[in-house]
Parts: sequence; structure tokens; C-alpha cells
Amino acid sequence: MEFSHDPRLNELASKVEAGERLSFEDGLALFASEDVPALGRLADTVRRRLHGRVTYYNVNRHFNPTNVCYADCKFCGFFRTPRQPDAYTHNIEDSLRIAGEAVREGATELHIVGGLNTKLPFSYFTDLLSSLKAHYPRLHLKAWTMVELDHFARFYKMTDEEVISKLREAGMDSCPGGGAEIFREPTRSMICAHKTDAQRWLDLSGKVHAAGLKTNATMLYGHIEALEDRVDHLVRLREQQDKSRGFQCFIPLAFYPPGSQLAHLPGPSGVDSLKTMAVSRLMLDNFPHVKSYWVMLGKRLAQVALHYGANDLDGTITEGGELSESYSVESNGEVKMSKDEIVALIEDAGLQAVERDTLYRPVEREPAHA
Ligand code: V47
Repeated sequence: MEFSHDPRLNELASKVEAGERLSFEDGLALFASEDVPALGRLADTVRRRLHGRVTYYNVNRHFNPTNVCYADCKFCGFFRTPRQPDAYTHNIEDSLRIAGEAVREGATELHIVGGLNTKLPFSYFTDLLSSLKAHYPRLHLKAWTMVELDHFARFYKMTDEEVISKLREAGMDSCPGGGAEIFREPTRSMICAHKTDAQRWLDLSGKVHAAGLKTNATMLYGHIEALEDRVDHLVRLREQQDKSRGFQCFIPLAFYPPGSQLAHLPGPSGVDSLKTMAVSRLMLDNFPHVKSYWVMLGKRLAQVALHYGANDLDGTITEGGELSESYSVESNGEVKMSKDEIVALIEDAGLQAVERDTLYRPVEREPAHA
């Protein structure tokens, strides 16, 4: 029996089954296919080849030390200028309180990103990390995107290697995948003109990998970009991964328009999000993990996406209790999911839930904390 009623998808299925790498044109053809369930099945065969039924989640917390940022990205509803009444910067005491709550709730990871805030000295960032590490040595600090590392190097006049080694000494354990947005010009300049350019984002990832740390990668889709931009983005990430091998996970981020300067746009449809998940899994043949980020997709679509190539649901994510960088479609601003709820979502999808740490090692808990 043929895989699909779409002959081009059948050709691509043969390539995938033979373990052949898909080209830029193949990526566009995957997006062009209207046989969405067959596309999902194809991505699912790759996901099952790599992970079987295992679906990862973690217990984590997002912490945004400051929302002050000069980058003025058109898609962002989070940033504030220093004079706005709701601009904030957490001091160390507050940060430790928030991290302490996370640890008591069983978090193994603190995901730390913030704005590009020129009012702070570099020591703010290293002191923050070292205080967190001193108080909570077992909490993994997944901290700062390539955009922040680029800002640190330029603004505080250090080499990339100095920035990475100073942050690492202070307690940075790995880096999250934000700031990648869409690499291709002119789209990138239209949505984030004042931000690290694509090549620099990729080069910095390579330097962090060379220093022995893992990072993630994202793609913001469903705004003004073309499908060619998305496929180009995936191909560039794949090329960087061939060189430096340090990406753990890819996270497609569904654009959430409210509160941004692109609020008039509709955002991606459910089918577009499922197709993007599947194409990502199929194109990124050297990425071990693809994440279905429920905060952007909503819990139900994130669950379905586990059958479209994703093998990770991210985490419980509790926020620090103030305006957050997370955007939520279906959660009505509530950016939290209990461990039981995550496990139920995975199991109801017919899959096996495995709690992981940031480096994808299974977490064993004492029965009292299970
Ligand atoms: O870089 C900004 C995106 C990213 C919007 O590494 C938006 O495990 C949708 O990178 N609608 C930050 N997205 C979040 C991020 C992330 C999230 C979860 C896990 C990991 C990981 C990384 O959020 C930004 C930007 O691409 N973003 N505004 C918006 N309106």
C-alpha cells in the first residue's frame, strides 16, 4: 500500500526510510503537501526510530531577571523601556527566593533569560549565577541565549570566549535556544533589526559547544515569514549541528500576536503548527530531540504534536509571578502545568512519560517526591 495519495510525499517517504538527507527543495515539498496525516506519520516513524514511545518532560521554572530591553523586536510583548512603570529588574534576594520556591516544588532546572538591559554591570549576571549555584548547587542553570551572549561581548568589551568562560565559572550549565527567530534576510531585519544576526547566532552556538556546553535552538514561525524562510532556517541549523554537534533540542515557537507590534496578524493555524513540527523533525536529522512547547501551542495541540515528530513536552514551567516572557494561547495567562497533568497528557496520547533533567538523563525521585 502506498504511504500517501500525494506522489511527491511517497518519494520523500522512500528517502526518509532509506535514511537519506532531505534537501531544501524537499523541505518545501513537505510543506506543500496537503496530506497532513501522512506527513505526521512520516515524522512519527523518525521519532519512533529515535525514541520509541518515550516522551520527555521536565520539572522546571522560567525566570526572567529583567524585562528592560533595547532590541525592540516586533514580535515581542515582553520587553519594556527603562522608564515604563512596569519595567523591573530582580535583585539577588528576589532571585534566590524564586529559585528556592522552584527547588521546593521539585524543579531540576531554572531557565533564565531576560532583556538586553544596558543599565546593569556584567557582575550583575555573574553574581546572579554564582549566588544561585551557591544556594542551590543541584539546580541546573540553563541561562542566556546567544543574543544575550553577543550583547555581553559587545557591551562589556570582552571576547566571546571570555564571556562564555566567566559565565560558566559563575554557574551557567547550558543555554536555551531563544533569539534564533528566523535567520533569513530580509525577514530577520523586518522583525528584529537590532538583534544579533543569523551568522553570529550560529557562530556563538558553535563556540558554546566548543566550550563543552549544550544549547537548544528555536524558530519563531507564523508571522511574516515565508515557507522558504522556515526551510532555510532548518537547513542552517542542521549545517551548524554538523559542525559543532552541541544542539540537544529544537523548539518551533508558534507566534502569539497579542501584546506585540504584530498584533494584527492571526498567528499560525493548528494545521500549520503540526506541519511545522513534522517538517522540523524530518529536516533536522542530526538533532536528537524536538520539543512540543505547550505554552505556545496550547496543551491539546501540543499533545497531538507528539504524533507529528515531537518527543518532548518541555516542563511544568511555573513563572516567577510577574509579567513573563511566556505567551500562552490556551492557558489564559496561566503558565503552569502540574507534573500529573503533563504525565496524563503524554499517557493519553498512548506514549510513555519519562521525567528528564536538562541533559535528557532520566530523573529518579525518592517516592516521597515522586
Ligand atoms: O526568542 C517572543 C519567542 C523566545 C513571542 O531552549 C515569541 O528549551 C511566540 O526561546 N509569540 C524565547 N514566541 C523562548 C524560548 C524557549 C522557550 C521554551 C524552551 C526553550 C528551550 C526556549 O520566545 C524568543 C522568541 O523567539 N517569542 N515573542 C511571541 N509573541
